[in-house]
Order: sequence, then C-alpha cells, then structure tokens
Amino acid sequence: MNKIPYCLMNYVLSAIINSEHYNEKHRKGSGFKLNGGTRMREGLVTRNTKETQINVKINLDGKGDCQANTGIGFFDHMLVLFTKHGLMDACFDVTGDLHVDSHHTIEDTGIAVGLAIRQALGDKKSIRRYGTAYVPMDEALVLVSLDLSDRPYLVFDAQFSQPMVGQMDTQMVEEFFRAVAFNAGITLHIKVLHGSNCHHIIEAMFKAFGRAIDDATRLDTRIEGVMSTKGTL
Ligand SMILES: [Mn+2]
Repeated sequence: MNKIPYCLMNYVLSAIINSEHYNEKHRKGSGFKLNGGTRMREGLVTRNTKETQINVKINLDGKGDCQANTGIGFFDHMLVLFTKHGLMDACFDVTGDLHVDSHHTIEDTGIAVGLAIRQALGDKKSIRRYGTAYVPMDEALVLVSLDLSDRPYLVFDAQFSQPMVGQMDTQMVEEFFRAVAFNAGITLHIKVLHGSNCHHIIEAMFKAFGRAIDDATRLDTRIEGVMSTKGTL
C-alpha cells in the first residue's frame, strides 16, 4: 500500500464514514447531514507524473486549517492564505522538479487544486455560484470575481515589477490561476486595481480568490436545483 500522508488521513476516514455503505449500516435514520446535504464537500486528488507528485485535499466546509508543503516557501504562504480566507480545510502535499524551476510544481498544483474544487462541488445544487471579493493589502488592491459556470476562462490583469518573490516566479501566478480555472470549470477575473509591492499584490490576490470561492460555494436553501435558468451548471 502506498504511504498515505498524515494530513490526508482525515480525508480517508471521512470518505469511509460518508460512503453509502457506512451510512446504510451506521447512520440510517440518524438524520446525519452537513449543510443540508448528505455528503462532505471534499475533493481529493492524487496526480503523479515524471515531473511532479501531488496530493491535494480540499474541504469546502472547513475552518481554515491548512498544511502546505510544495518546496516553495512563498507558494506555501499563498496556499495557506487562500485556505484561511476561504474557510476551507486543505492539504497540499507536493514534490516537484524544483531543480528545473518552479513551473511544473506550481502549474501542476493548480491543476490538482482545480480538480479538487470540482470534485468537492459535486452536482453544484443550491450553491450561490458567483463570488466577488476586493482585498487590500497596504498599497495593493485586488478584485477577484468568479462564476462556477463550467465555462473555464481567465482574465488576468496584473503586472509585476519583480521576476521573483522568494523562490516563486511572479509569472507563475497567472499560470496557477489558469490551471485552477480550467480544471475546476471557473470563469475567473483577476484585476489589480492598485499596487506596487509584488508580495502585497500576490497576497491580496490569493486572499481575494479564497473569499470569492467561499462566497460562490455557499449553500443557499432558497436555491432549488442549480442556480441557472438553463437547469445545468
Ligand atoms: Mn505575506
């Protein structure tokens, strides 16, 4: 059996207790429900290539607990902020070919994050669908507006005055968000309204993305089915 990272053990346990079989056997009639649903809204993605080995877990109904180990300190910092401000619980266990550069590691993490969000959303019933957040950090001000539409699109309006923040290439920020948007099925607009310090700008971006995801993934009992006149999301 492959080694299961410690921080993913909760996922394995919750997958068991939320399984049909377990519910049938142990919880029938107990009224066990989470946020009006019968399923934990979690996504678990394992993605292995010759360039990267990635395990990502995201629970949309968390409290902001996060473990991030990507080998890139500033990227870990951003993933922790994204999780905290999105009130998710998450684990990002990533080994990448950093001897090449940070490209594969960051882009492939974005792919896994996108797939995990998609998986956690499930049938998208009763979710609010849209989320928008403005987040300032000192002189920086960032707008993120998104739609969980299954229409992948990225508008990224940002300029960075420095090529690197710590060990993270600033040009990989756009690649990360593109990978998330295209694998989760998100129409994603990110616009820097003001800012000069790259650390501030990128940090405001990840916090705003977390808040917008939290907003869009909230369950609203007034919404019967999905929030679409077309009847599908
Ligand atoms: Mn910071």
